Amino acid sequence: MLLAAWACIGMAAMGGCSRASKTPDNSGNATTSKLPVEYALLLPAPSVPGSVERSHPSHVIVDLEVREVVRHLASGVDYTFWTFGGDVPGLFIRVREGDLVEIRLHNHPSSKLPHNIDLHAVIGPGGGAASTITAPGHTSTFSFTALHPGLFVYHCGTAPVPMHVANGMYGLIFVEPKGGLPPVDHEYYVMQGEVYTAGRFGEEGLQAFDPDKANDERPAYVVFNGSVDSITGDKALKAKVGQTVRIFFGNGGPNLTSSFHVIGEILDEVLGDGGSRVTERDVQTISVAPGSAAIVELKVPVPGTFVLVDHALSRAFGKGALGMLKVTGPEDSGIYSGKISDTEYGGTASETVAARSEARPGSILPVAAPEDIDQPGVVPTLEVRKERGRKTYLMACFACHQPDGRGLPGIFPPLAGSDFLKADKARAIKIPLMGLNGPVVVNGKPFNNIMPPQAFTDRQIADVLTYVMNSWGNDFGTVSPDEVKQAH
Ligand code: HEC
Ligand SMILES: [Cu+2]
Repeated sequence: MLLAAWACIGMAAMGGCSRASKTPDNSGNATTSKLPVEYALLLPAPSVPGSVERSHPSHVIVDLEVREVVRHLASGVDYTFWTFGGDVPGLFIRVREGDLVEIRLHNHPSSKLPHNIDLHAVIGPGGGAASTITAPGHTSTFSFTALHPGLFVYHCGTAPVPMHVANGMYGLIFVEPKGGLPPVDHEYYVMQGEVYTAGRFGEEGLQAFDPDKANDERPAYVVFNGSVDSITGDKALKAKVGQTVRIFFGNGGPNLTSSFHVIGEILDEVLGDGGSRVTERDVQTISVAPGSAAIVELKVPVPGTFVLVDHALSRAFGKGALGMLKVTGPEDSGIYSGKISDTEYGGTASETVAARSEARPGSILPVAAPEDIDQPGVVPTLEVRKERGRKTYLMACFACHQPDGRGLPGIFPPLAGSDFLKADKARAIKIPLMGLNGPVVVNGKPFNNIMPPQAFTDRQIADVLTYVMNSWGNDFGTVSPDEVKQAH
């Protein structure tokens, strides 16, 4: 406070102390701009201060207090964090492009160490670090003009820098572009960082910093917003179906690049690397370097819990880099059906896929090959008819009755060796034509399911039945196109 008093005396001669008395921590920074003065609203994650609702630059005063505090890191685990504003990440700062930003860095008297601040939004030595090295119980002030819009990381730049950053000294400053960003329903602040505890992940008690692990870039924890459970459960980010969500995502590091991903979502727009314009659309995972940030926007059309992760997944599921976005509202089964069924599986899917591609190489819709069309006056042999029938079988029937004709127990009856098929040819012809439902017994086993009618020509039905009745050991006779015609 001694410095401030001196400055006040010095400035009194210039009429500068009247404002200082209104702003008790004014340390005498000579920001004599003509701009309207206002104080920045600073908020802890996951909150974000509202957009800057003005069309002119202002002189914005940012009062940021450094505190060294013991905070919760994980269940039963505490850690001595060094913070900008008492929170990890540091308080979110939001200004407007062109603003004159006055940073007042107050280092609480209870701190043990000096700290400073490097804001990536600053153009000037150390991003401000050179002007803000601040002993405990002191305040440093400097100002800069926010020349570039975008989302920028700020962090402590006091040696050893990796230690100050790993201990929680990072945050985000958003320099809103002059025109602002399009309105959204929710804005959230999420920032990733590593914690290098002496104990392994989950080891209880107050944990010490491990400089060797930090040097080796082997954090015990990688977390969002300063602890493993900061945005999970009741503290999850929230939205309603149909709403738009903007996440200001930063990576404090100090060492690991984040592969930020929202499980079950696609990012509609990404303003990458902290920039102020859309760099990508329809994105699954973004890379956010330590000391960088990105703005992501997503719409949530269906309800559920969407999990935010670093997709370097050991960090998400073994070190804490996991958060949640809980979306409530009506289901939309057209977009996401939920689980439709759980059926027995005999293990023939890959044969099925192979059979399918054999049946229709390179095309989606089956096209009749020349040999599939009967030439007038030529009676096809049984082999030709079976081959044509096999192709039809592999287009439709196999999906239920399986490529080997053995069906699926309790669901799709077998055609191979079927006493039901063998017993009544007239009835068998009607099944593909009209479909079949209700209880039937095949080889002593009951089935009560639905087979839809199969949309094939009479000749195709004749051939597929002929194939089925003469395959897998079946020897049940043949079916002619005329017989199918009469069955209609
Ligand atoms: C969507 C699944 C499905 C498809 C595709 C399908 N079936 Fe079926 N099929 C069934 C079901 C289910 C039953 C038993 C219906 C019941 O329980 O009443 C059945 C029964 C049968 C039966 C009588 C029971 C038996 O095992 O002998 C025959 C014959 C048959 N299907 C032939 C065919 C032929 C030929 C095709 C292709 C043209 C075909 N099915 C396509 C589901 C299917
Ligand atoms: Cu520091």
